[in-house]
Amino acid sequence: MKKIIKFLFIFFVFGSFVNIDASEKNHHSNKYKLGNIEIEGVYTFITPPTAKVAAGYMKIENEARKADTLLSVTNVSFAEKVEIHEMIMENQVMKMRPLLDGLNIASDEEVYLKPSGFHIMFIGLKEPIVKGKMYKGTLNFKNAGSITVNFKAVDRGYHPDKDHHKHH
Ligand SMILES: [Cu+2]
Repeated sequence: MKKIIKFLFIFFVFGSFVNIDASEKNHHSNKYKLGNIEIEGVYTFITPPTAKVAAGYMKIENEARKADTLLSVTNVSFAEKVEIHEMIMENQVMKMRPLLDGLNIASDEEVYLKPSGFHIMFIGLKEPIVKGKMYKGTLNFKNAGSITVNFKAVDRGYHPDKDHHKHH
């Protein structure tokens, strides 16, 4: 009897590890590679029906020997206009400002687009951002070229922490 309980216990623990692993794989499936550029954890927050703007976030890693620049995000059907924004302090107030020359990603560096930092600004939403839905956009890099990614709609407060601290 004791042996059976022990077996069940091991099975239970092992079983939950398998589950964790599976959800991590799902999480990592929202990952893209374009030459030496790696993009992962692409998401946007859900919005109330009346919202006019939304922001997109991701991690961009540049494994190339030279810097690259995210010049624009195009091909977005759910917003009228898309800009790349940075956050700056002005008179002790956080403000966002468009990066007119794009977002620089130095060689061998990771840049995080995240709340209170760099972000993709979707202006003039044509539809609300709904949980679980994917929202398409094409990222255009100066050197690496273009790639279409899916912004996954998640609840406010979501943090892609697993992506942020993992190196592979
Ligand atoms: Cu903004």
